[in-house]
Amino acid sequence: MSVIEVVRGDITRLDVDAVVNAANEALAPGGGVCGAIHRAAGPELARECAAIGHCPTGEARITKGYRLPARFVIHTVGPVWRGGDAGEPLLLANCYRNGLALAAAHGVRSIAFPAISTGIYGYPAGPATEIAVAETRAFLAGNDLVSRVVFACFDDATAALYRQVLGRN
Ligand code: AR6
Repeated sequence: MSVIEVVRGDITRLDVDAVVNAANEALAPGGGVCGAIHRAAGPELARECAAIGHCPTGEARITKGYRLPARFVIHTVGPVWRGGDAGEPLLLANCYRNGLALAAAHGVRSIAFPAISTGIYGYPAGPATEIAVAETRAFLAGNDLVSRVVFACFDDATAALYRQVLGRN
């Protein structure tokens, strides 16, 4: 039996096996949650990312967590919102699906996701949250290795939205 939790706060502080990074295709330290994860993990993280080099949108890559409490960082690249007709929903769903599959393959039992694509990449929060919750539930229904998924919400509005979507379905 696995649990889904909503936590309001900074994902870099969470005591989980893996945190997910809302990365860019170059796996470069950027702004937003990506910048926060790189700052907290230290410069070794950017070095390992540079050695990987590239991650296509919707895919995921794993690195160590370095100075984070989390043992791993799973980097996934969300779609840039272009109005919704450019395959964004499928690409965002792939981020959750591929991130969870990579986690399970590395023995991760607890994992925290930020609200991928909903900041700098401009994906509307409501539809993005529906996808995050639906994909996570679908994955957990077919997997008993990952036992705890945390949705790390940076502000109250995001946390309220996740609670609403989780409670309704
Ligand atoms: N903990 C949890 N959530 C956070 C944190 C944090 N410390 N900081 C921000 N958020 P964004 P994107 C929330 O912009 O839209 C980067 O430069 C934020 O409020 O970080 O996927 C990358 O390198 C929002 O709800 O990611 C890419 O170039 C959510 O995290 C690009 O931005 C995602 O916002 C990716 O853009």
